Amino acid sequence: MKLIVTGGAGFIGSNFIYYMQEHHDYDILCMDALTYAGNLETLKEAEKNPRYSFVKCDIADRDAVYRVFEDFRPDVVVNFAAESHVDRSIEDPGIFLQTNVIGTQVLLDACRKYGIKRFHQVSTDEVYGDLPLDRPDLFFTESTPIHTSSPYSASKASADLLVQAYHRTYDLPVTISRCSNNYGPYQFPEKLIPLMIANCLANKPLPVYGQGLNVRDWLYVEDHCKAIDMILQCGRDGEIYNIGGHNEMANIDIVKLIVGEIGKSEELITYVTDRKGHDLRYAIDPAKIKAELGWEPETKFADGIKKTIKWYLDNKTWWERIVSGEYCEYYEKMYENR
Ligand code: NAD
Ligand code: TDX
Repeated sequence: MKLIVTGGAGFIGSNFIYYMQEHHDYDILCMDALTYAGNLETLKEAEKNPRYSFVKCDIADRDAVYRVFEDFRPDVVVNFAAESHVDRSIEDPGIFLQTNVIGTQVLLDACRKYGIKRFHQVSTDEVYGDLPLDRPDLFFTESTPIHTSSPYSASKASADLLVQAYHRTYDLPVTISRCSNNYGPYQFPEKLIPLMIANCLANKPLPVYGQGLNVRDWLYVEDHCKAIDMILQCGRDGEIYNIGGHNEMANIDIVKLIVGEIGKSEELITYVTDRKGHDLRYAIDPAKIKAELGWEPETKFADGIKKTIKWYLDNKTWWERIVSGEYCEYYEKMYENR
């Protein structure tokens, strides 16, 4: 089996490469443009496997993508490559359309041209918009209408529609998964959990948007990887699978938990101006993937968050290098005067 993992130098893609190396004997090619979010340091253990290779390639560069497909001839393509940070999409939407929409289209065209057994699109629960805070009985199912809020979620939803169109029109074998918020090792410190861990360790203010009451549904990254693997093995062509573990938490509770685990003072918590268009609550109904594929999350949040904090403590060099240079400029721009 020959597998292309796009965006494999990012957070979930790299965890997926490690997961697949552990559970299968595939030829894996990581295709990544190495944007600010991609880091080859993350893959140094994966490189030791002789069946692993890497190519630096922008998924929106048609000629380059076709060359990779021509040489490697993949059976399966899993598309993680994306601009993934909502706040950045609010500042500058253009690159989100270029990578998330055009890039996906180029990959779909390459799959048609060279023939594949499966194209899997890694999507997000954000395509469904948000749920009200006062209706805990409501959840996103696969038939919840698309209703996007941010340029990021609009670009991901557009990509999903293209994937479905290529299935319907050209009979391309595709699947789509829509997962809730992930946490775990190798997550870029612009996202809530690693940002709070890094700031806590540096005794820096912990910027909580609004009142911190927005709710996210957290899943340990390895459980997401396992779900995608199960979809590749047994998922039905043309289907969408929601992935989530019924683990909803308000942002402020996550931040307080991290402060407590690290042993710092809650005085570090600083309430800042809210995100524009901030989605209130995400909550996945995972009944379909559970019933059809038997998937269930294995890591409880209480254990996963401890493992994650320990990972950031044990791997300071990985993230300390990142939270310098370009990241400092980003941080100043995003958080000063807020
Ligand atoms: P990430 O930002 O950590 O990694 C993205 C990777 O894609 C990076 O390695 C980057 O270099 C690469 N990339 C960006 N533009 C590219 C391009 N034009 N060509 C090739 N490579 C490019 O993101 P992540 O958090 O690992 O998310 C991976 C995927 O999962 C995304 O599609 C995201 O929408 C989706 N997702 C993420 C979450 C989450 O909580 N992080 C939840 C649900 C879905
Ligand atoms: O500094 C912060 N302070 C804060 O209060 C940051 C970075 C975030 N937040 C809040 C905003 C959200 O309510 O925390 C929550 C989580 O924020 P992010 O980590 O930016 O994630 P989110 O916007 O929920 O999107 C994530 O989940 C779905 C991923 O980044 C997406 O790629 C994925 O599709």
